[in-house]
Amino acid sequence: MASSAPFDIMRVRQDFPILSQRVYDKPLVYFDSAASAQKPRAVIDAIKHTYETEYANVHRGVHYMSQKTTDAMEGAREKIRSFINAVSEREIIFVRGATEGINLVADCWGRQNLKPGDEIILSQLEHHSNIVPWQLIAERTGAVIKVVPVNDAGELEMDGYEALLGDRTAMVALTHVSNALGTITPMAEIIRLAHAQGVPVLVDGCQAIPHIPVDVQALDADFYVFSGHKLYGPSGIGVLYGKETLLNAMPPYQGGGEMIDLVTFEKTTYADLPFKFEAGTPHIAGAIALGAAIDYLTGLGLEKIAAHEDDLLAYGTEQLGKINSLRFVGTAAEKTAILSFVLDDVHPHDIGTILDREGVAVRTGHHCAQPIMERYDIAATVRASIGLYNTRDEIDVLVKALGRVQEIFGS
Ligand code: 7TS
Repeated sequence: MASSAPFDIMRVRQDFPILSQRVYDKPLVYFDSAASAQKPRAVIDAIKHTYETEYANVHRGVHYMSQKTTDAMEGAREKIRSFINAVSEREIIFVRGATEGINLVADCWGRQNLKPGDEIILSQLEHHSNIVPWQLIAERTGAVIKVVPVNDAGELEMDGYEALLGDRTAMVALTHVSNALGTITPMAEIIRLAHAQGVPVLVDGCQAIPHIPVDVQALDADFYVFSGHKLYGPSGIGVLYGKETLLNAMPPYQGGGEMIDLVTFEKTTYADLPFKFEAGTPHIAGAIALGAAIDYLTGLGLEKIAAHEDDLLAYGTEQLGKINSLRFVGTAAEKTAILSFVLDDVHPHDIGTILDREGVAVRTGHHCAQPIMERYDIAATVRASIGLYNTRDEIDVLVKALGRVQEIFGS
């Protein structure tokens, strides 16, 4: 239940033990949540609680402890179902993260459905995780990749998208929010246009799910993937949502325990959803702690989190915008949580190193999204990514530290 309390940022920060650390004798200013978010005490406690009080293997023990652990894990699955408004828990597959979720769909759906000449639509905004799995299956099946272009602001060119959609399109796989630029793509419209041609859509929701409420039924997404660690949960756990009819029709991904119904050397039959896609012992504590992360976020209130982050994005855009030699990369009208930029003549890695010495953690590089760097003819950016625990004061620290960079480089 969302609380009616106001969003008290200084109180919220106390929920994150790591944020009280100092680095190089300066307060840690963490602007790298797009790479991985820090964990609230509730998530850390859930992991500890699991191993201390309710841990055994799941789904296979008749004994008390196994039953208790299974209940906790399946309880987490239900929390995730509710969080993204899926119809059924059978549509929630636990995977290692977004990367594994996309590989699973590319491989299992692709093996069964792709023919030579079929087209898979991606965009210039994609993270490598939503490019390479499709290239691998395209190589195996003779399918072809088509790419939606992006305008100077970092928005998808919707005319270009519509022009690519056609008889040969077999799959659309697009990001909901760009990790390198922060662009929010018009996903409901993207899906509506694809469905008008009978084409399914996979949404890479990694960067969307921590910042904007996601309703897979309202979007009518066919597949939606995200990673737990960007949603303030543990690493090594993530979610693949898929419509039940699509998941049912797909062959399994990996073989092993948990995913079978009956095994003989002549023939094996598979378990029902979601277990058909969950071979082997899962990340039990991770799944339970991801459920705790969702409880924590809904407790704070998703709207309040989004409003706080939008305020920081606006404030950061304004304050960084005052720096003469700074150029933003990605200025989409619809944007969330990411300030990506370059400074004239200073290499992003040098900027990152100087910021680090000021206690400010940012990511520099191509952000595993080389095609969008190529689109802007740059090798790298500095990316300050915003989490629910960041403050306006921290933006000021970032601006001051960038002043230090300018001093050193005389720009
Ligand atoms: N898709 C998007 C949009 C991402 O931002 C990332 C990770 C992934 C997929 C892959 O997620 P994983 O959890 O399976 O690795 N993005 C980043 C980033 O921006 N910096 O570090 C990881």
